Amino acid sequence: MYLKNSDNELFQVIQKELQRQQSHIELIASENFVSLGVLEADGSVLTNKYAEGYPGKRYYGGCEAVDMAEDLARERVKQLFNVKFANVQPHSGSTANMGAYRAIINPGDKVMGMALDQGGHLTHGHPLSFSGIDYEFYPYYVSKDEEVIDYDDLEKKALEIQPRLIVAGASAYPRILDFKRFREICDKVGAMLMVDMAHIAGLVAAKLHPNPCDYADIVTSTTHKTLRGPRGGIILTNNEEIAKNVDRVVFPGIQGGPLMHIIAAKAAAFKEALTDDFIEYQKQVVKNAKVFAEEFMNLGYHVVSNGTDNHLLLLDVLSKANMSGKKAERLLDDANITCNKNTIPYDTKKPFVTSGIRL
Ligand code: DSN
Repeated sequence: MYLKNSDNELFQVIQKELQRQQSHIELIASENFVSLGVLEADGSVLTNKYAEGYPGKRYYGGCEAVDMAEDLARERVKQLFNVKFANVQPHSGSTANMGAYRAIINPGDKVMGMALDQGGHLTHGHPLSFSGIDYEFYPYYVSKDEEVIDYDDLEKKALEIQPRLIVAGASAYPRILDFKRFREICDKVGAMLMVDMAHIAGLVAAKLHPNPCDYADIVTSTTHKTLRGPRGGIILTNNEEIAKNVDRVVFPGIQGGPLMHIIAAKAAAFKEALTDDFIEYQKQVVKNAKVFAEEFMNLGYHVVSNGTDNHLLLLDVLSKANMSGKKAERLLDDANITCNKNTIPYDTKKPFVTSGIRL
């Protein structure tokens, strides 16, 4: 309650957001509510510390405690995803993806990523993103009938394009990602495999989704979605050479001083994710999403791919309710339900209007 007296104007803004979070039902699939432990680490005095470098090799003195925090984060995340190497410094998922690309490919290389209007992410090749500027991206798609990734078509395209890298992972894809199939396609065309598991990391941690670390050359994630940690990114790999590149590319390549309070909060979240409670929570998330999808289908809505295997569903509001995603988002907001409009596969409307919402 310090701000209340020292800067009431800002205090009121934070109260307003707290009130919104407490009075609205949050259905944005990429958001979560952290524990008080994560919040405490996130708002701790570690924010005062500069610590360029890595534990034991810093450019500043006084890093004994923050070294311990980063070691805890690294050890815990390695245990969580059963992987050999981890970099916990990326400030965000986008930075993690930039680090991953720079660690394994060169500017101008050909990369395949899921089409952005079908569930892919900005950093998987959007022309205005560094990814689309630095690399030559080619999209792959979901099938028109089943609305799941068309792996045969992906293989065919990969054989033609001969990409250096295939990126698996999405921000609006409700089905299990077949990492084994991705790996087989990569091996067939001599490409590397990168998985951006940002959306599903919590499910992977709870073993409710296959673990990409068993298949991919490199794995990135955010820590704030299903994983329920602070806003931030991570990069994981089982390959020692790639791990060395990642460490060099993240610092000094892309970032300066790591956010040590966020790294401590990541450590707190990883510890929580290692508990049985977290597994139960993730099971419940998947169960809820399934029931949610089924109930919408009972009401006659088209749910993309006819359901969900994970934490999210995509609802086509245009075909049943003759309403754009933009309007549905606004109407739900009026009813204290927060979600986001989202394109659905082969959407006829623009990304700012859309035919669907993501829940
Ligand atoms: N903005 C995130 C999402 O909503 O899925 C992806 O980074």
